[in-house]
Amino acid sequence: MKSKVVLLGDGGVGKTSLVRRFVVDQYSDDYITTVGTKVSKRSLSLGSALSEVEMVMQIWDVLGQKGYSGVQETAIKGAQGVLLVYDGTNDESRRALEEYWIPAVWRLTGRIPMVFVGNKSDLVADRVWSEEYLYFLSQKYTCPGILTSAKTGDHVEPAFKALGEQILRAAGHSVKRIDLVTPPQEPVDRLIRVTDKIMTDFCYHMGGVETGMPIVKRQLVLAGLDVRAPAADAIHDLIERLAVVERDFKLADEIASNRERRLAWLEGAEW
Ligand code: G3D
Ligand code: MG
Repeated sequence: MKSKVVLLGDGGVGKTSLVRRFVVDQYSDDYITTVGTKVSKRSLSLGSALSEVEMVMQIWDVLGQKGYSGVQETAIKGAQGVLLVYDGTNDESRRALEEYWIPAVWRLTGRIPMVFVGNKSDLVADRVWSEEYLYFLSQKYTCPGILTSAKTGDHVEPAFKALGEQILRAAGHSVKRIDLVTPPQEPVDRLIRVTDKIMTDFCYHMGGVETGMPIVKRQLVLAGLDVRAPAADAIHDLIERLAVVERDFKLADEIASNRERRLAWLEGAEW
């Protein structure tokens, strides 16, 4: 059985570290901001000894920076399960799950299986309170909640496994799409929205995230663009670089119109 799962949660809560721990059993302290999306794979066996199921999990790690809703939506769409990650030492990141991430998932794919993950348990001072809060969340949303540490590896495997089990149990049941009234989102930096728009636009014209995202990521780095605070001249450089890349794939007319459209967004045109 194959499944697509996605990790969601604010930037810095430990999503990338959890994936690295789960997939290659390593931890590194270097902070590498996830740019766009990264897809990894791992198989795990689920179920009981009597009826064992091998699940190949395709794991989508997406940048958690608010404002990259286009990039996040492509990762969320088609997911069968989601790990909702927060930092156990950061209440703000926990509130963001209920205020931002869960509504986003429900709006895009409906009520798919979820697991709450309170990460950085190695830093949590009051473990009892943290466990109680996770219990509250898991009762409220009827899904498991697990305290993990990507650093020590504690409970990382059980967290992914719990999600796999949920997906297995939900398989065959149709997912109800929910039209939610979502709270108004905080205004985000215009240049972040422009960067998000260019990234998703480029991927769309390349035929999808799988082809487009690795290219955009490389060009973002070459343009010196900081996804947390993109500068206008770096975005400009990115647009020119993408136009150069497109020469290998597209006709001159389309390249020119892509470039002009993206430059107009940068100049302030709405889409
Ligand atoms: P993100 O992908 O959700 O943005 P990252 O988060 O995986 O990039 O992690 C952000 C920071 O938190 C990194 O540290 C990382 O090492 C740290 N971190 C992740 N998981 C844990 C954990 O379980 N315990 C502790 N103590 N730290 C963790 P820096 O310091 O580089 O910002
Ligand atoms: Mg990350």
